Amino acid sequence: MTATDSAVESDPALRRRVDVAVVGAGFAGLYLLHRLRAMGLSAVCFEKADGVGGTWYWNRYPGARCDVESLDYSYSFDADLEAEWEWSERYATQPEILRYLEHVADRFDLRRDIRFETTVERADWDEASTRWRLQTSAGDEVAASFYVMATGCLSVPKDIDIEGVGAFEGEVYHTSSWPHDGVDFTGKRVGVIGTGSSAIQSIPLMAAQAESMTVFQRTANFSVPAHNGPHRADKAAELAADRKAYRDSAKWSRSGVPMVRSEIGAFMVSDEERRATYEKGWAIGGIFGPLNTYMDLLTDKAANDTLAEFIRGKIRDKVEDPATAEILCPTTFPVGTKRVCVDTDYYETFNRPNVSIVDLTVDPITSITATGLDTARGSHTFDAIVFATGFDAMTGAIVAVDINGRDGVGLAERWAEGPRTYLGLMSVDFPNLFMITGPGSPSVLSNMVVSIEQHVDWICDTLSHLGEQGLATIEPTSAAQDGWVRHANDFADITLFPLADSWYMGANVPGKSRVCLPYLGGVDGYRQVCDDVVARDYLGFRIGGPDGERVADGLIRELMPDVGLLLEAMAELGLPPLETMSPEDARAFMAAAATQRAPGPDVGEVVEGTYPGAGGELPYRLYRPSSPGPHPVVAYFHGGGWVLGNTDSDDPMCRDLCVKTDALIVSFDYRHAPEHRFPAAPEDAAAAVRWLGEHAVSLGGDPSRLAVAGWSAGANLAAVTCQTVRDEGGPAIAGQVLLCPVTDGAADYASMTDNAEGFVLTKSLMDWFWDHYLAAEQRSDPRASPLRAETLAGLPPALVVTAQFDPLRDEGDAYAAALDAAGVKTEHLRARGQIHTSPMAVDVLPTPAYVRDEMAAALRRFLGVDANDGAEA
Ligand code: NA7
Repeated sequence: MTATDSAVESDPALRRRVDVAVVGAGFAGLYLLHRLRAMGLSAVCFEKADGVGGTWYWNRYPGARCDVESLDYSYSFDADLEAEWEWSERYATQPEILRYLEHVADRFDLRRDIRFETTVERADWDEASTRWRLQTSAGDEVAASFYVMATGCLSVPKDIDIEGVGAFEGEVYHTSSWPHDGVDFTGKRVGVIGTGSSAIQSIPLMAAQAESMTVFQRTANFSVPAHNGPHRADKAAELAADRKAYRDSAKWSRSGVPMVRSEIGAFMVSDEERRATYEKGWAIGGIFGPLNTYMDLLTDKAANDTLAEFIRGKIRDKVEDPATAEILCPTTFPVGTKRVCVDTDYYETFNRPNVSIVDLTVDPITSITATGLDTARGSHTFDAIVFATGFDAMTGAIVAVDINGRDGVGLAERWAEGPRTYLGLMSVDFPNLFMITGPGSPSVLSNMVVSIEQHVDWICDTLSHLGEQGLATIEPTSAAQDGWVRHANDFADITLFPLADSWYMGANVPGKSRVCLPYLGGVDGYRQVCDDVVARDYLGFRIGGPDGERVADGLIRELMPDVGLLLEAMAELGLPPLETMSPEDARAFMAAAATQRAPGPDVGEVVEGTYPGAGGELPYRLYRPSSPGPHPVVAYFHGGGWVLGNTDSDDPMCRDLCVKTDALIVSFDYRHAPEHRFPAAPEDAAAAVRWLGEHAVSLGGDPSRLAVAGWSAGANLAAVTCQTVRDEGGPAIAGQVLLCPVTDGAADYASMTDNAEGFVLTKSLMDWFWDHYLAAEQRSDPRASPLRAETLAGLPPALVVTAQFDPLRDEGDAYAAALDAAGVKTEHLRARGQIHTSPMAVDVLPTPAYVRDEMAAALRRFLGVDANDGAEA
């Protein structure tokens, strides 16, 4: 017995001791109990209801079904269980799902560890004993080494925020706590408040019984037909053919349901083809049918609008009265950013003579009355009112328990500004407290059963690890948690989800913080994160035991999500490294890749021309804004390591800068290595800028307002050119914008090692560039490494952009610091989570778009574009 054990046992309040206390006996709690028992751990589960089932115990309203197909919405942990259970239809009803969970509880003899009709009212972390002390509604006090909230995401109904609630003297029902014996609405006048999933499932059945039904709708919802019936033959066959492979593919899918994901955007096909695809999706039905048609439906509003309009068309087709159809057409949020409902005859129900709808946006409820309810435009009398008003989702059930962690800090108070978790599993200062499908995990945006099994497995494996190592406590670090919250928000921000006032965003509960509660990185991406955390020795956790604490601090995902996804997609293509090719082949490869990219915005005019380089005529490409000139001018130098690239290679970037700066962008080509080694390129660049100074007027530009810009090796040339013209008498340069510049090839920087591989520009590619460009001893020449210049004083004002995951990051940072130290007005943008190439991905990646905005803003400042606008005005 350990000292801690004896402390516990001498404290009468902690007489009952278990390894793990669990709250909730739904899908999560049942599987957890099963696993804990198999591990030989003692466990007790507290359940408010008098039976198992969780959400499927409570939500007994007519028509209640799961919106994920039953073949998928099933446990996978036990092959025999899978083999012996047959779902009777494609989307199982609540009674059938409840029977399934009761069967699971019996089959694995789980009830003996469940205390029914008991809630945990308070939980306090006891630092001395490293245990949670729980107080239950039954008066029990229990000490548990680990405490798991298996409380479900939609288990606490939200308070009904309607005046006079409680005044109604007729029958009142809530979909989330429906009478077990059912309700007969025959001959009754029924009012239904809410048009979420619960209402949409129950309205057709209630309306078929009721004498009359009035539906009060605040926000119209998108609903897709279930086409319920027998299982889909293809799905059933796939599952039967290889159960394990099917389940594995669910585990590594985006939503926890095996499916082939679309890899094309909605606008990559014709309007006719898109419509035909939506029709096919509609015929499949369910959440995924229409939504899994194009990859950009949840990230591109215009793409989303095409599907939204398609569904509105279906609603108009189904609903006979055009005015009613318009009320039922959702218009205020992108489709899919609120849970898409899955219905049977919902819209058709509004063709019944006994059903009407009130649009609360024009005729709001003013109060519930003794006889019904009043709206701004009239009074409604009912025998029964059904509230289908939703839940305090994801956090409600967790903060409902008075949970106090280290030093008595309250979880509800800690989460007042929105939940903060690491991986949706744990929270800082709440050691040994786990949440299953907590906020910050895929949870409600996935097949819950798959996500539940993954969380339970992860928690149990972690408990085994702690047990084997004799360790007692686990808790995330603040840095890891902050990083995860930031990463989850980064994901949300590249999607359309924040545009909806949904319960995903906490927006349905007045006063609740607006935070995207589920993690949008997908079941597959998230599972990989959790696996990586373990593989990296529980990265982001502090783990305590008798020999003290071991902290593996760090962030598990720092790349911007869109950049990460792009890298994954590129890795799948298995492209050969450029440095394994000859320069000619590498150039051809780059040219071929350029034909596949988004073209960038239209500009007023594009003109091709030549200029006298230091060794002969060279091409340039001029981008003219559509506004009247003369315009300020920017000499732009493309990237490509002095070996690759031409006026084509940075074309989308130049277009974007032209549109955003309202300046002439002149993209100058220069001679490339190895045919023309150093110093050919900087000599050409200097010649280009001088030529531009002399010829700006004939190009339609203003030579008194001239700036330089470039990317990578082009930024190197821009920086070098600023030094050259400073030393050689002009022309005057108003500013320099250096995107991920090469500034010093003669030193070892940490970023060259830290970011050596995996982020497109690699250390070996950079070495290949350098070696083609010049001899090793020339690397410290300031015309190759501008950081090595004798002085940086007197250079034009600068914006230096460096990317976190760029091998060149540190030399760029060093150049920004050195410019600043030399008295040059310098702005330095450190692009978090970006790579060397990502800001160049115009119209492809959303997160680096701000980098180009900042570059353009800097150029506008340098060139006085806005001041000039003001003067004209
Ligand atoms: P939801 O989807 O949150 O729906 C609740 C509905 O109730 C929704 O239409 C709300 O309108 C409406 N509501 C809520 N409060 C009011 C008030 N005060 N006045 C009028 N209307 C109100 O909950 P469900 O139970 O239907 O479904 C939850 C999930 O369960 C579902 O997504 C599936 O995953 C299963 P609002 O949209 O807020 O304007």
